Amino acid sequence: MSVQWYPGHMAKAMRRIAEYVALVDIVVEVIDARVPRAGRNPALDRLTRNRARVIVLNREDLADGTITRRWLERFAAAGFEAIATDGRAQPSVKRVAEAMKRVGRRERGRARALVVGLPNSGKSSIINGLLRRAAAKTEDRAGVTRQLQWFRLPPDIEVMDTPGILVPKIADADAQWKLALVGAVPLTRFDPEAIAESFHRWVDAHVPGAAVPDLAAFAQARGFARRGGAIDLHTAARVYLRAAGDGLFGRFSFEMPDDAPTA
Ligand SMILES: Nc1nc2c(ncn2[C@@H]2O[C@H](COP(=O)(O)OP(=O)(O)OP(=O)(O)O)[C@@H](O)[C@H]2O)c(=O)[nH]1
Ligand SMILES: [Mg+2]
Repeated sequence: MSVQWYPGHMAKAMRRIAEYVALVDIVVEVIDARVPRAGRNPALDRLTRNRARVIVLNREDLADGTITRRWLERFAAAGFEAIATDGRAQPSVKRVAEAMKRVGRRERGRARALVVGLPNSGKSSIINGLLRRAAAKTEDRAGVTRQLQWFRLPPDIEVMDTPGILVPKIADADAQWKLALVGAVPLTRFDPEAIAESFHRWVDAHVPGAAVPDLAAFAQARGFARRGGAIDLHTAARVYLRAAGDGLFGRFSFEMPDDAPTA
């Protein structure tokens, strides 16, 4: 199984981000809180290293709260302004503006911020939350934003939405299934049965006592029977992954801060 996705618009967006990074004061990196390691793009990290940065662990509602807190401590210890958010909730997103103010240089008039991250991590949702209107297009699939676009956040901040960017090659097999599960890679780019299996194997090994059915049991219970009695595992796997990604089986953080060094 191989999960890869690096369409032309990503390469282009990467080049445009490289041009804009010199023009902004702040970079807001939006990361899915369930995968604070696999959910980062090292190339974006390198590119934005010299800018004031806010790390946003988004989708905190789907991650394990205790583990998210440890990640926040980890990022703070590495010198980042780090917060956890639910990108769909106004009061939560407001804290991104507060964090930007804390890191931004105040002596300049208008502050400009670039919002970057992997596909589907919630960048456009956060921008809409900041603006308090649905200005940027959002959707529950990877690759929605295709252009870089400025939005004005009164009184004195401008934010730029950018397309989500994956790494050209996801080398690590674990990172592949995790990124597929959190929706950073489109459904058409992977085998849902293999991803469902990897997810279940992970839960089995890491969360003793979790009541997560395996794919076969799920398909059976939900009645994914084909004519003739065989089970349609492929279709069931898509529904299973959607349920897992939406937190229906519980809140999971797939990476621990102590696994390996980060940041
Ligand atoms: N559960 C949950 N869903 C969220 C959260 N933030 C955003 N979403 C949902 O995630 C989906 C993707 O959000 P977007 O804002 O379009 O993501 P994006 O990073 O702009 O995606 P691209 O433009 O494709 O890179 C949408 O369906 C949002 O409603 C969150 O904190 N929790
Ligand atoms: Mg977007």
